[in-house]
Amino acid sequence: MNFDTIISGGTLVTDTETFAADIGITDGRITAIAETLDGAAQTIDATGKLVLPGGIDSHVHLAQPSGPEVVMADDFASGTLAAAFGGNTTVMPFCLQEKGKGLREALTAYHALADGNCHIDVSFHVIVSDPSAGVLGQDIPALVEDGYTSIKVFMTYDDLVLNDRELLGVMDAARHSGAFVMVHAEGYDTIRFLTEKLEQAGKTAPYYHGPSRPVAVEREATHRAISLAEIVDVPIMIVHVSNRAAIEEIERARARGLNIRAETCPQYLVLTEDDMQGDAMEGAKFVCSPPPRGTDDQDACWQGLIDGTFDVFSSDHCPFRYTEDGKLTPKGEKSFRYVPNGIPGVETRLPILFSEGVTKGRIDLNRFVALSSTYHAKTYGMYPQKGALAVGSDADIVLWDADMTRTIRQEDLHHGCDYTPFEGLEVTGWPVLTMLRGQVVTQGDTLATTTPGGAYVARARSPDAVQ
Ligand code: DUC
Ligand code: ZN
Ligand code: ZN
Repeated sequence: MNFDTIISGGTLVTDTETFAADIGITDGRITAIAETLDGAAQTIDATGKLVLPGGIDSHVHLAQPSGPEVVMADDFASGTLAAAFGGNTTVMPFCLQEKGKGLREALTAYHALADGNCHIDVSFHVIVSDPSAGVLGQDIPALVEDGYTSIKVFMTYDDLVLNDRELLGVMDAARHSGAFVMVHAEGYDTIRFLTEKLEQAGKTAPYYHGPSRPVAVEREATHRAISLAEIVDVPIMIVHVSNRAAIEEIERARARGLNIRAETCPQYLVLTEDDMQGDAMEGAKFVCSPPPRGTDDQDACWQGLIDGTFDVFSSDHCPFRYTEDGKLTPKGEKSFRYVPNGIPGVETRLPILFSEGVTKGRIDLNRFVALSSTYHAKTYGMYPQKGALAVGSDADIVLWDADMTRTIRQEDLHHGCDYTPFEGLEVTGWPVLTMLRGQVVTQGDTLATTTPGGAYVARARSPDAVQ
């Protein structure tokens, strides 16, 4: 036998090319790509299917502590299972530093939750909530050496917000160690001010989550984050960008020669502020930050995906059930400010981008692969191990049926959440087989493995980071 497995007869799509070929796989890696291959223990017929690098979702939250009495709906097992059914082979969850503790402790705790429980590969970003001298001077440089090469910082939330001095400190530590900084750009003080005003006016329903953090809140913070990065001279990633004004800030910065990367998410393409209207607490199902905007902002996000303003398209999967330990937390009935922020989406990210993007003619297949897989691997230091169909790469492969039409329904999904904000959305294009390092994980609606086979991926520095 020449190979363990051959995938035959499909159309291969990478971020730059589309061509008919067979793929040969040995010991979990791609060992041949040729017009025709034979001699394998197993052949998977991909006739009529697209053969893609497995999706990489570089922005998900799993088992993340989310405040008293609130439980995240997905642990590593359910979240990675859903991700696999959604055509992903790697996810990048966030590991949250507890204030007063070091980054190592946080990573040890997250590894204990993740290791052995993941259906696909994972790699962590670290959220720095307490940038002490030890974190900046010792933890960050040491962790980068150990393959934890990205950090997220927040400009809002009581428990997470860093002031400008602290943001500068983290960016400076990143500059000196080669870590790559991701920024949640919404302004804390303006949100608090607006929240108090809304509450005083009795506007406490989930719908007012949107008006408490309008576009100007995100635009201002985006501009400030970029300015701080410019002062330190360090590249950054602005995550979950939702609107035209923030995009314009990023474009202006790039025009000045700054290396500012950007991410957007499905909720900014197919949801709007009107979805938060709902009766009573129904709107809570759509509460995420930044909030969904209007149709002009959707258009701007599409333009950014088309023209390259956005490097990556992630789900920002952050699931809370529509129950008392989630979206319906009793305090949330009193004010939107207590409704946990975040929505599920790891399983639906790729079908939404494919259907709304490729099927509707906004982006081509290669851009789809770039935005959903390859650029995530490149940006976060995993390429070409991940995100590629190339000899030597991990055999992380998805077979995609470009013609399959499905309606997104909660009852068909595999996440731990009890609803999907994308309920009823019809999509054309669906993953029909997900393979992780040569092993079929999901086939159609069936889990093909008996034990979770995901592993932790240590990463190189991002090519964007200062080396
Ligand atoms: N930021 C995220 O990245 N995810 C969910 C909530 C948030 O504010
Ligand atoms: Zn965020
Ligand atoms: Zn997030």
